[in-house]
Amino acid sequence: MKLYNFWRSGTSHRLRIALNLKDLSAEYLAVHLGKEEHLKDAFKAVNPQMLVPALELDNGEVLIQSPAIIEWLEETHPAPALLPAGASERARVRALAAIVGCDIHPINNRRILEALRKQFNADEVTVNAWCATWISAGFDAYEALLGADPARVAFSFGHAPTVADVYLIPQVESARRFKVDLARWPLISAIDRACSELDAFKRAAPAAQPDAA
Ligand SMILES: N[C@@H](CCC(=O)N[C@@H](CS)C(=O)NCC(=O)O)C(=O)O
Repeated sequence: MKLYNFWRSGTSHRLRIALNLKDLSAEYLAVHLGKEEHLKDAFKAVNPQMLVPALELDNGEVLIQSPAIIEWLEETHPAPALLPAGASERARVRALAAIVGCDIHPINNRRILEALRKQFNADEVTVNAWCATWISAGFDAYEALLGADPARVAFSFGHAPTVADVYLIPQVESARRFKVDLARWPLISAIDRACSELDAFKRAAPAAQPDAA
């Protein structure tokens, strides 16, 4: 498999964590977002949406959209499971993931921030404030849900990492980048510490990637 990704991209980071947790390897193909390589024809031919990540399978098929790719990984490589067994529990884990994947990340994405800078003359203080607003709204809800789960142990759900942690940790990394003080969310911070001890998360970290600047 070939993984088109970028070291600092949160959605790429998600996919690297999921691949590592499933003990799968993929050739690392860097697409430099800062140099806008994702907007060039070569990458447009891989993903017409011009967003990373994309996963090219050994048969040449290309999968796009990190939620779809993570679901594909779960279906084709079920062990270790990244979703719990019961339908309600799966819905809870998917809801946590969706807080990040649907309601935080998309409005803090590079192209949104570029529009704020170029069309609305936002400076970096304003951009950071924008990101902090939506990260905080999502993390407040995530933290409240964690606090309401008496069965939770070290991770977002249960005893082992799930899809929720796969989404959460890259968003925590992004919060740090936008100078958001994580002290406001002690449960999220504890999960971040627990995940940072695991090899799958260490190897997926942005700073550990070959294209890290
Ligand atoms: N929903 C897509 C979003 C992918 C996405 O937004 N990727 C970002 C990097 S985290 C990207 O390629 N951004 C390029 C840009 O905004 O110009 C997914 O989850 O795969």
